[in-house]
Amino acid sequence: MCLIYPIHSEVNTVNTTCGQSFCHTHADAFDQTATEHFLADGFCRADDAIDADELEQLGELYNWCFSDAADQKVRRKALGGMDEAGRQALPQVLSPSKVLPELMSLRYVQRIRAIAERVLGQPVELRSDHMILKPAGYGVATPWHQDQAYHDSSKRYRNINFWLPLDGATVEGGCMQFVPGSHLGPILPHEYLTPGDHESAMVATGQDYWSTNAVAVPCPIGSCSLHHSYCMHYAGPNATNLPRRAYIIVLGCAPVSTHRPWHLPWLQTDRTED
Ligand SMILES: O=C(O)CCC(=O)C(=O)O
Repeated sequence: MCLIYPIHSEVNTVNTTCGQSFCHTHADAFDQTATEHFLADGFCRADDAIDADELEQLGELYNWCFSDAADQKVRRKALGGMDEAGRQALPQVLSPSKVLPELMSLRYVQRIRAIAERVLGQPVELRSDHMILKPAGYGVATPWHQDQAYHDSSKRYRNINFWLPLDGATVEGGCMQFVPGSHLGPILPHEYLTPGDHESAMVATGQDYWSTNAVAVPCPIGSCSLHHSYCMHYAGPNATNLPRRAYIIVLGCAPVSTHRPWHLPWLQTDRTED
């Protein structure tokens, strides 16, 4: 995985302190080699995906979404429940582009769309978008999960999540972590973080097991990580004194019906496209 690269490719690896490596490449140079690594690992990083002027514009829209002014205008979800001090430790805004359509006009969206179409080999559509804030100092971990665990079990999804941390993200600040190759296996058992609360995050069984096999993908400012919707992923707590602001856009092809739906008992009747 991710070890040998043809000399002509612009795909690079980052060797992490734990001896793991991951692939990254410039967003505008996402070539066949990068695609192959993404398909083998289930994740990678695209660098220089958003320009400074757009980051500033996005930052203003993002802050507005979490402000009192947007209270009655945007859809929110308490992904991490409340902490002991009564604070939302993982607030989320769902589908911000429905209220702020200008988000979809960013050049950033054109760039990631080109990557998604290259990887999936066909035109893609916006499947969903959301914003997850990990407040400075008390933002909790997003538990290990597969996005597919949230979805309709009778369909097979071909989605790619583009995860953009507006201020960059370090391991201490809650960057994304992935388990290489986990997208090639089945949907693992999940449950809700707060039992019975379908607003709370999905939690896969074996959290320690996934952490042991994790590769963290820190992002410099302007980079985004991307992952396959079956890839097991996690983001650590935010132990820094800066909020971790992430904007996630999910692009993909229409899901296809499966002859043998998975039985996902945790879903019952509630389901989202998150
Ligand atoms: O931002 C996070 O903490 C988690 C994001 C995530 O799970 C996703 O993009 O699928």
